[in-house]
Amino acid sequence: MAKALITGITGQDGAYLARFLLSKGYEVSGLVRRTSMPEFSDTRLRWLGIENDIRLVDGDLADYSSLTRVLRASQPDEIYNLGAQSFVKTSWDQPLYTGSVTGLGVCNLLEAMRYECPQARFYQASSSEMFGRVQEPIQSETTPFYPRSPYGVSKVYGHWITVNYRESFGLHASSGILFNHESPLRGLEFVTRKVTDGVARIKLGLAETIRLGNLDARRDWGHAQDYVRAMWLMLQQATPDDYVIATGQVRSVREMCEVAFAHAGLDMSAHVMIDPALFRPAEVDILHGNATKAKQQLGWEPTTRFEDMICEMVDADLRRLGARPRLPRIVRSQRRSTRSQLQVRLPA
Ligand code: NDP
Ligand code: GDR
Repeated sequence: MAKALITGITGQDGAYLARFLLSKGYEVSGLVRRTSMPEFSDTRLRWLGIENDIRLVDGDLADYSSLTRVLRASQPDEIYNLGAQSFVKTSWDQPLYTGSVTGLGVCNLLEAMRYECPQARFYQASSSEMFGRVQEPIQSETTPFYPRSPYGVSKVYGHWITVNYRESFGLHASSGILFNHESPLRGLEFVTRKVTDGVARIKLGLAETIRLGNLDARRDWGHAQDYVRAMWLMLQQATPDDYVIATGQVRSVREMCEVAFAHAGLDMSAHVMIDPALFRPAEVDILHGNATKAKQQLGWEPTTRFEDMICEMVDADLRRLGARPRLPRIVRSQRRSTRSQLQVRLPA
C-alpha cells in the first residue's frame, strides 16, 4: 500500500486530497499543528466522513525537528506540501510569520526529505499569486513572476527552492502553480465562501448585508476537487516538473456575487456594501491561466463549471446554516420604531 503524507491536511485542499488518495488505496497521514481546541481541527475531514481513516501526526512547517521526526517514522512514498499561511490579506499584517511558514517552511520540509526519505516524491503548492502584476495577459509555466504581497513573495521562494532541490539533489520534486480554487470547504475569509455564506445568511434572515472590498478584481476560479486530482497526477509522472492548473475562464468578484445572489433569488445591489478597509495595499487585478501543458502531459482537465460551483457553495451554506440549532435571532428593530432597540425574534 502506497503511503502519502499531507501537510495542511486540515485545510480545504488537504481534506479533498486525503479523500482522493484514500479512494486510490493510499495509507494517508497528515501533519497537524498543535491547537488549544483539537476537537475542531479535523472539521473538514469530518465533513467528508474520513476522519477515522487518516493518521494525524503532530508537527509544524516552521519546526524542522518535527519534520525530520515525522518523515523518519512514516517513510512516505509521496509528500504533498499544502500547509501554509494562505490568506493573502493577512500576509501584510504577518509578513515575517508568512515568510517563515509559507516560504522557509518549504525548505524545512525539503531538507527533512533529503535526509530522511530522498526516494519520496514531493509536491509543492505553488500559486498564481506569484504572477501578481501579470507580465503576460495569459499566464503559463514560462511567464515571469511579479508577486504583489508578502504571501506571493513567500510562494516564489517556495517555488524556486523546490526547483532548486530538484536540480541540486535530484529529488522528485514538482510544483503545481494552481490558480484560485474553491468549494463548500473553502475558508470563510476567502471571497467566494464569504459571499456564499453571506448570501445564505441573508436568505435565512440571519444577516442583511455583506461587506466587500474590490469587486473589480478578476480571477480564474476552479473547483478544489478537480485541482487535487492534478496534484496526484504530477507525482505519477516519471520526471518531476512544474505545471499551471487553471480553467482558462475569468470572472470578476462582482460577477461571482451576481451568480450567488441570483441563485438565492436575491438582489445583490440591496445587500452588498463596499468597505475600503477590505481593499489590499497592492492588488492583483487579474489572473488568467493557461493549463495546456497539464492537459497535454497529465491528461488533466477541469470538470466543474464556475456557475455550478458557486451554486453548490450557496446550497451547502444554506444547508449548513439551516441545520444549526435554532437559537433566538437578534435583529435590529424596524426604522419606524421610535427607539433604536434590539428585538429577539424567536424561531417559528
Ligand atoms: P487552507 O488555508 O484551507 O489550509 C492551509 C493548511 O495549512 C491548514 O491545514 C493549516 O492548518 C495548515 N498550516 C498553516 N500553518 C501551518 C504550519 N505552520 N505548519 C503546518 N501546517 C500549517 O489552504 P488551501 O487548502 O486553500 O490551500 C492549500 C495550499 O495551496 C496552500 O499552501 C495555499 O497557499 C496553496 N494554494 C491555494 C490555492 C487556492 O485557491 N485554494 C491556490 C494556489 C495555492 P490549520 O488548520 O491548523 O490552520
Ligand atoms: P486570493 O483570494 O487573494 O486570490 O488568494 P481571495 O478570495 O482572498 O481574494 C480574491 C479577490 O477578491 C477580492 N475581494 C475580497 N477578498 C476577500 N478575501 N474578502 C473580501 O471581502 C473581498 N472583496 C474583494 C480580493 O481583493 C482579491 O482580489 C487565494 C488564496 O487561496 C491563496 O492562498 C492562493 O494562492 C490564491 O488564491 C491563488
